[in-house]
Amino acid sequence: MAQQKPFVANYDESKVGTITLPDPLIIGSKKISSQADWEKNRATWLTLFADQMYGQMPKKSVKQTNTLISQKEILGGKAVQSIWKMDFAGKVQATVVVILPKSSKKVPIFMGLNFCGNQTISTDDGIPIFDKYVVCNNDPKFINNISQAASRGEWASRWQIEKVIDAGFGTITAACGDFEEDFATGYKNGVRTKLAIELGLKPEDWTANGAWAWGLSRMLDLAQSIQQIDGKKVILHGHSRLGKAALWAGANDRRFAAIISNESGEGGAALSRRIYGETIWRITNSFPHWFLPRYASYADRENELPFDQHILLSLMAPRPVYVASAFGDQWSDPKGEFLSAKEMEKVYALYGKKGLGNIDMPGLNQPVGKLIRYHIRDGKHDINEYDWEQYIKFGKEEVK
Ligand code: GTR
Repeated sequence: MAQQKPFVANYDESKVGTITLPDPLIIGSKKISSQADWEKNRATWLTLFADQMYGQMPKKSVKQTNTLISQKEILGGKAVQSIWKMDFAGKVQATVVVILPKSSKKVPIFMGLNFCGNQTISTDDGIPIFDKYVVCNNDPKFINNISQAASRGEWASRWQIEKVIDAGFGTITAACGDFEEDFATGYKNGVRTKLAIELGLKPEDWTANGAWAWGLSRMLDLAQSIQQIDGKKVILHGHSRLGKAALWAGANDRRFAAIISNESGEGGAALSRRIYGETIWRITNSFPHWFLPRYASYADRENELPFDQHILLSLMAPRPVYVASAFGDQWSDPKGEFLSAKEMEKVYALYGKKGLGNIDMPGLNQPVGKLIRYHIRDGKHDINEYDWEQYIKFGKEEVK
């Protein structure tokens, strides 16, 4: 039950104090000293995150049928847009938009969920308008949390489709609400309830983050079945709450070639032990469905968490990871995101790979790192053209 107490976010660095982070290389009483050791034991961390925070992921699979609904050329013939329907056991359907550059070769792609329906990524009228609950509520585009025709292209700037296509990548997306609508009881209409028998989990065994991460993996199944996509080069990205889900998906499903966290903040890339901006108390009270109730119990005793988010990031090893913040998004604790990314290098070193190194937080719009990258840009909480320019560069350089 939501507690009632006023919440005032801390934005004073001097009040954060010194935090001591768990060592990713100490698992139980074991000290990890080799790649083989890490590979053998990383599941212990994953299990801790599942038990304490994000909930279980299904071990069983469900019958998935992918049907191509429509296909057309877009962007003056530079790309082909396909609408796919994924059906799960005849009980849940999700609509997926796949946009690929015209190419005789297999292409790498960016994959991410969207908040408010596929129609928000572009003004193209071939994209069906999402008809379930969306968090957007900006009349007349979204009336009572339902997308209207006027919402076409509303978030196009967050997808930068033409730029992505011109760089030789494809893009694939679905609305998170096709897997679970984003409100406290949204699970009743989503995969956690409708596929409970098939997936062998009760709704309370997992969370909205789990449902979205599961959806991303099913989209990856679809992507890997499409001949023109290079299924080994699927770059997962997510903004904000969907960045949290992307990280959870990337940790669980190692088929994702690289992972981008765009301002995922608390419960995503940011360190929970840092009391700065959003906290465990705030997030679990505002969004009880995103995490297990057990995670809420760590509010005000963050130091007792057996992990912190740098370990979630470390579970991506040895794959490329990009963590991005925005200066205008202090709520997400940019410094906490940076420090978390910096702490990944111990695990990457086991693979002979470099991390961010011994650096301070960079200035605005100055990406640092290579395989592990970080930037903080100016501007507000968003994913914009600048972010995409960096992600495209990162994809070209690191996903080979
Ligand atoms: C906020 C939430 C953040 C972040 C954000 C978003 O309200 O506190 O953790 O997820 O929403 O998704 O835009």
